[in-house]
Amino acid sequence: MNEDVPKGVSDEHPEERGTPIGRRVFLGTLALGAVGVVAAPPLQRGLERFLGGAADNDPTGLTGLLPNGGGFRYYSVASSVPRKTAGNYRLTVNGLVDRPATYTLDDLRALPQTRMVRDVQCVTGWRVPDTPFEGVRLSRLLDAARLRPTAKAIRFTCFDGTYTESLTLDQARRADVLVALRMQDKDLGHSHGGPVRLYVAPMYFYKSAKWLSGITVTDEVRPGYWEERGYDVDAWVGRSNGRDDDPTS
Ligand SMILES: Nc1nc2c(c(=O)[nH]1)N[C@H]1C(S)=C(S)[C@@H](COP(=O)(O)O)O[C@H]1N2
Ligand SMILES: [Mo]
Repeated sequence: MNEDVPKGVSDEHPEERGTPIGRRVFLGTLALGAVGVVAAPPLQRGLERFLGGAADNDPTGLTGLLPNGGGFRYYSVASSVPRKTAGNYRLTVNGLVDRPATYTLDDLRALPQTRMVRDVQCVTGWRVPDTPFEGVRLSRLLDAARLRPTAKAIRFTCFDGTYTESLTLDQARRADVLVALRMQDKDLGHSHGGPVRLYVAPMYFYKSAKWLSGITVTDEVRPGYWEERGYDVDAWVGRSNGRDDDPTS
């Protein structure tokens, strides 16, 4: 994993300022800079007034500053994200598989659902305790796809056209990794990555790709969007920064 100063950390993830989690403090200082410190609060207030929290047409890339309700922050590295419904949502599973598949939202709803209640933890420091997520175990979709012997990792793509994520095959097969359709006992709304997002319970929330549209089985880990910009690929809560409880205990 790349331990150097990250390439393109920018004001897209501006909350990192001052968060007391080791290397992140340095990243945050780099990321924010004088413009962020001076301009962010008034901009944030202006955006909140203007967007009323919806934020999907924000062309500034500052949407990470916006509250997303219930202690969440709204994150999108894409300035605008199309809305998908049961009518036009599709999830494709392809790559090193013998049975590629395309799922509609109804297809996913018809599969057995798993509900889990854990803390959501963003690497920048905010946490939302006891958040229910519900959906289809990723392992189920992988089993159905019949992975080839060369399969080693998964690459996730999103219909925002920009964000990507990755997991090793062992991580992806864990029982606490879901293709989530519901959060807080409601269908996933657009701002939280609906209708379908990845939910990787034991890892920092950046692993939980919103607006999930593609699951590609690969022969090696291809680092995701934030991972190319310096974040750990293995983002276990507590092991990446030594501060939180061990998720396995
Ligand atoms: N497609 C996409 N997924 C994403 C992100 C993003 O910018 N785009 N940000 C990640 C980060 S850093 C966090 S903390 C969570 C935020 O989820 P929320 O907007 O539901 O609070 O989404 C993660 N998944
Ligand atoms: Mo995050």
